[in-house]
Formats: sequence, C-alpha cells, structure tokens
Amino acid sequence: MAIEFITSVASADKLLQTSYPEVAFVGRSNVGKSSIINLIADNKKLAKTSSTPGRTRLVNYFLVNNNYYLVDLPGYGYARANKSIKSTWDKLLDSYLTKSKNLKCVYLLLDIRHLPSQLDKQMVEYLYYNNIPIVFILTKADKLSKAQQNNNATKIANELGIPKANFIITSAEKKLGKDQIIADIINKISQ
Ligand SMILES: Nc1nc2c(ncn2[C@@H]2O[C@H](COP(=O)(O)OP(=O)(O)OP(=O)(O)O)[C@@H](O)[C@H]2O)c(=O)[nH]1
Ligand SMILES: [Mg+2]
Repeated sequence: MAIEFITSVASADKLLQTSYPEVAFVGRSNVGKSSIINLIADNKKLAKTSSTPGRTRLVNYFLVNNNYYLVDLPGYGYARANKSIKSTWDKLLDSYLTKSKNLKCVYLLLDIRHLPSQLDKQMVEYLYYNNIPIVFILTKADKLSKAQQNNNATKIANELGIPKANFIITSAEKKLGKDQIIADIINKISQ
C-alpha cells in the first residue's frame, strides 16, 4: 500500500475539493482515530497520535494508492473548540462532514471498554440525518479479554440498536482488524 500525507487543513474554507473517493474517521477525542490510520498504513508515524486528548485539531488527508483518501478528523468531546458556536460539533468537523462531496463512508470509532456517550449517539443521529453511511469500529480491544470484548460488544450494540455483527473489532496495539477495515473501504469506495 502506497500512502502519502497530502495536507492538514485548519479552517472550513480550506477543505479540499478532491477528485477521489474519501472515507473518514470520526470519534471522541483519544478514541484511537489516528492510530487506526497508522494501523491501515502499517506506519506508526504517519498520523500523529498522543495520549493527550485533542491531539488532532485539523483535518488531515492521506492519499492511498493514488486511488482514495483516508481522512483523519478532529475528535469531539474535548474542550469544545468555540463555545460561541451553537453547533455540537466544531465548525471544521461539521463542514467536512456536510460539504465533502466525495465522502463515501464514515468509520465511527468507539472505545470497546465504554458504552457510547451522549455525544457518540448524537453523532450517529447526525450522520444518519446527513445520509452518510456509517461503519462502527470498536477500538482498544487489547485492553479486554476475549470474553469481555464479546460482552461489551453486545452491550454497545444494544445501546445503539444495531446488530453486533456490524462491528469491526480492532486493536492498533495488537494490529487487529486491519484487513477487515481495508476490505470494507475497498467495498465502500467502489459503490
Ligand atoms: N492499548 C491501546 N491503546 C491505543 C489503541 N489505539 C490507540 N491507543 C492509544 O490511545 C491514545 C489516543 O490515540 P490516538 O490515535 O491519538 O487517538 P485520536 O482519536 O486520534 O485522538 P485525537 O486526535 O485527540 O482526537 C494514544 O495514547 C494511543 O497510543 C489500541 O488499540 N490499544
Ligand atoms: Mg488523532
């Protein structure tokens, strides 16, 4: 896989008008979005990760095989960027999700250890409302035993009202879930 960093965008008016399909990674701050991009790319240094929440404040575009973009988005739920903005999401995230004409699918990341937060549920509703297909990724599976993973996946699925089979269970730490995500991306971009 040839993957190259294209650019970081800090304001809504600078978002790219791309000529390839895009898939984006969304989730609360610190859930593991940048780590998942690095897992897909097999390169730990591609997208900047950090144990400090709110690390990615930009929209980062990565071009894969001159064929499609992976887009790393700012996390939500951390020091809401600008309290004067009425929207739940910061303007950059909101603009990206509503204005990206080539966006095929959003991978919504949830930490497998926790039930979805109110904000996670709002994001699901928001994506449904905007007719953006969602694929759910459960992150940090290495933090739980197999039995606990299964148990938590059931609870999270019930909370969201979706089938458990819809989840892609991942661990960036243990390199788990990479092939399943890539297969899903290939499927989404060819639709
Ligand atoms: N154990 C474990 N830790 C992980 C995993 N994925 C991410 N982390 C850790 O979680 C922290 C946050 O990961 P990031 O990938 O930076 O999270 P993010 O969602 O991009 O965060 P923001 O950019 O702040 O929104 C880092 O310390 C990662 O090393 C995983 O699968 N297992
Ligand atoms: Mg990040």
